[in-house]
Amino acid sequence: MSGSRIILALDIPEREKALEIAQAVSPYISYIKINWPLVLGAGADIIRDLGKIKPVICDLKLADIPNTLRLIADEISKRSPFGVIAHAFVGSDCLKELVAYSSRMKVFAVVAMSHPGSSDIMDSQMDRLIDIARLSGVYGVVAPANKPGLLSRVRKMMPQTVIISPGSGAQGGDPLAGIKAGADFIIVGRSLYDAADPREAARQLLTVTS
Ligand code: OMP
Repeated sequence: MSGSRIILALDIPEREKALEIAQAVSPYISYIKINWPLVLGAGADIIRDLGKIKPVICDLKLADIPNTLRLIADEISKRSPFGVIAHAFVGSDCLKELVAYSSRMKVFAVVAMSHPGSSDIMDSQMDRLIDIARLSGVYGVVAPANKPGLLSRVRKMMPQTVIISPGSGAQGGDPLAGIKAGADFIIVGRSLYDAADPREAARQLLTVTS
């Protein structure tokens, strides 16, 4: 259904189950985000297979030197995903290289995270990470829906940038509060794919977040 603000985080390692859930919830979501569990469990070609259902964002949380990022981007691009997620903390030379080299993929940079340990370093450095993301010309950023104070600051500092936000549902955040704080899309994993009826859970989440 167009207009959905939901990104399904498909963090399950089994290929067939992943495809089945993606298909079931597809009317209610806009993107599928995949992470290492599924890439390692099913192989990188799952990116292409899921892409036939919904555009795929590869959440590999890339954090490396420019040359390695180029090599990784090459391998991912072959499977035609919509986007890729990288860490902003590696610095603008790395992110700029990834953005320049990934012309067919949108780059999202992580500027704050949803888990408590993000406050050890990342949360206090968020403004600098936002500067790095901005300077690098990324398409979007990742910021936590369960920390609405941080999220609204990201929105204020980046009024035009797409913000995708994990941390609601299983991590305790409220999806609607995340949207009100500035998220364009909320990233939701366990409360959809672990639900007794993922399709119905996605339908209800769409109703709440529309
Ligand atoms: P659930 O907690 O099951 O809804 O899944 C959240 C998804 O978002 C997982 O794929 C996480 O890896 C991812 N994520 C976070 O939970 N917190 C972050 O700060 C960043 C991400 C991410 O980059 O997507």
